[in-house]
Amino acid sequence: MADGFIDLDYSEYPAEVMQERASAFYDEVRRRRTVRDFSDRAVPREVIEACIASAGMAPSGANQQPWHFVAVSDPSIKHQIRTAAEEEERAFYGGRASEEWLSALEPLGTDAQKPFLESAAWLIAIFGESYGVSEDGSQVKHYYVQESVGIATGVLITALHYAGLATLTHTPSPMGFLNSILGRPSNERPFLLLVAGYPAVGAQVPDIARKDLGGIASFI
Ligand code: IYR
Repeated sequence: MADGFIDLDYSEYPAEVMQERASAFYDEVRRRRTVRDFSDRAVPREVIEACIASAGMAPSGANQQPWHFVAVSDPSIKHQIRTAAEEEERAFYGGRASEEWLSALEPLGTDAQKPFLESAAWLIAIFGESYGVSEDGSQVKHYYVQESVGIATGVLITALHYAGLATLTHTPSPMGFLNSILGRPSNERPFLLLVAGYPAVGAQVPDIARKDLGGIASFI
C-alpha cells in the first residue's frame, strides 16, 4: 500500500436497503424547519458536543478544516450577543436593506427583535479561518474556506435536527462583534450564528413550501 494511505472503512448496502435508508433520511430532513420561537429549556452540552464533532467530519479544502465553533450557553454572553446583533438588525430593517430585500423577507415575518438570542439554550457561532497560523506565527493559505465552512454548517444543522433540536441560521450583518465578544482572533471570520434549542411550546413557522425534486434537479 502506498505510504500515507490506509484502507477505506466502507460497508456496502444492498440496493433495496440503500433505497430504504435514502428515503428514511429524506423523511427525517423534510421535517426540518427554521424556528424563531425557542423555549428556554436547557439542552445537555454533550448533545451539542456530539453534533459539533459530526460537523468536524465534513470535507474541507486540502483537509485544512478551516472552521471554529464557539458554543455559548452563558446567559451574560448571550445577552451581549443579542444587544450587538439587534443594533445591526435595527440598522438593517431601518434603512440598510433595500425594499426588494425587505419584501423578500416578508413571508418569514422577521424583524429587528431577536429574543431567541437569549432564550434558546445554545448559540453556536461558526467562524471560518481565512488563513491558518503556523507554530512560528507565519500565515498558511487556506483553500475553499466558504465552501468548507458551509458544508460543515450543513452537517451541523442536520445533526442537531436529527438529535431532536430546532435551529435557526441567523446572519446579523456585519457580524464582526462576534470576534470581540467571543475573543476570536482576526484570522477567523464569523460565518453564521446558529441558534439551537427546543422550540417553544406551540411554536409556529411560516406556511412556505420547498421546491420539489423536479424544481431543483435534472437528470440527463
Ligand atoms: N439578518 C436579518 C435579515 C434576514 C436575511 C435573510 I436573506 C433571511 O433569510 C432572514 C433574515 C435577520 O436575521 O433578521
